[in-house]
Amino acid sequence: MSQNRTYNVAIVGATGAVGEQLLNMLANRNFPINELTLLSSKRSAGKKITFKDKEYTVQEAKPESFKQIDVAFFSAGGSVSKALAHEAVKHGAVVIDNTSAFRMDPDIPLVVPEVNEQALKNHNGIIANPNCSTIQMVVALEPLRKQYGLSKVIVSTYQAVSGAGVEAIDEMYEESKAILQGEAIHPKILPVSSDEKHYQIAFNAIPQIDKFEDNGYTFEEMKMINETKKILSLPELEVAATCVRLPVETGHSESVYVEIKEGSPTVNEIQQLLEKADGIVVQDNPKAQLYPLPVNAVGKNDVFVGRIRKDLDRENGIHMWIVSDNLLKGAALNSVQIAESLVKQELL
Ligand code: NAP
Ligand code: 3JM
Repeated sequence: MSQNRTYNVAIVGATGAVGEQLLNMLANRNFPINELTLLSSKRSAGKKITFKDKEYTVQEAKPESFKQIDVAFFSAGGSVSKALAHEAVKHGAVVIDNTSAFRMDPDIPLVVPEVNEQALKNHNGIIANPNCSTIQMVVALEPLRKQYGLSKVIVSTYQAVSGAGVEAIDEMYEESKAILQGEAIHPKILPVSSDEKHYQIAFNAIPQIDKFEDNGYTFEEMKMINETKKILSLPELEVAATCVRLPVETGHSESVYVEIKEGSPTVNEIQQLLEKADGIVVQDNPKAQLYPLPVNAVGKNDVFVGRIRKDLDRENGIHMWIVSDNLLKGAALNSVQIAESLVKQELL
């Protein structure tokens, strides 16, 4: 960190799955905090949370919660961000928003520091953190874009339940227990915790994350498609996505097919290129059965890449398997890296 200044930090959604990891990341990475304000809905107001051996009382998030706040991390859903982020900016805070509320706004930078840190320079008070599935994919795509150019990406995801919040994690365990004991189950959170139909996640795979759009894609799939083009500054990139929820607690996996524009690198050259990129660990040795697994990615900061293969029909086609902790690089870590970059660039 370039300065000795400390910052008043607020977390909106501090009691959630992402909020918990934001606190871990701020502590582990020693972000220079002066005062810490923990915010939630009315439901959790009064709850006690310990951060670095000090106990904090969670407060209900309100427009006036942001007086004297320098940086506010939002992870309480899009509607809360829409209601409160501008209020926070009015009070002088810089907002790092983990929801989809502002990501595609052309005036709001959408940032993965390893890829487009320079976009932070143009911020107007709000910075958007991309969707978890987008982040791990663009970290792996960026070295290929730089070296060879990209023309097409087709991704299928295998996403963990923790991406849908603490209630979804509980639902997976409760259903699993009930099924093993021969009892009835009553799904009420997944695939979408609204008044739509709900399906069993235990021992299942659900090809729906977030609501359907009129074009037949889900909103999660459209997030991956649109956010990838914005972050990589490649509006013409062809992207297709299929997003699937699996009964994995944490760690999103992705099967990604990429077509590069120029060159015909060997698998070995691709491995070397990815190995030297920031934030990537290559785990790729079929003979030793070495490949990324979500259980091994939990609690780690890196994006793991393996199963790198050349397409059998297209010279410019590459297949790979990308895994990362969806709550860390996919959410909390990326947000804290954005804050660190703002400090480093004296933009906070
Ligand atoms: P979660 O475990 O369900 O937690 C939701 C959090 O939001 C809780 O702290 C909850 O407080 C708070 N909250 C709910 N309604 C609120 C309100 N009206 N005012 C203030 N706080 C409110 O969900 P999560 O997994 O942490 O995700 C939270 C949000 O982060 C998601 O909705 C999503 O927008 C975003 N997210 C982003 C990524 C990413 O890819 N970057 C990944 C996951 C999530 P209570 O304890 O009071 O209910
Ligand atoms: C991940 O607004 C909401 O109800 C939250 C939905 C949600 C999102 C989102 O759209 O912000 C749940 C989980 C995300 C995300 O990161 O895109």
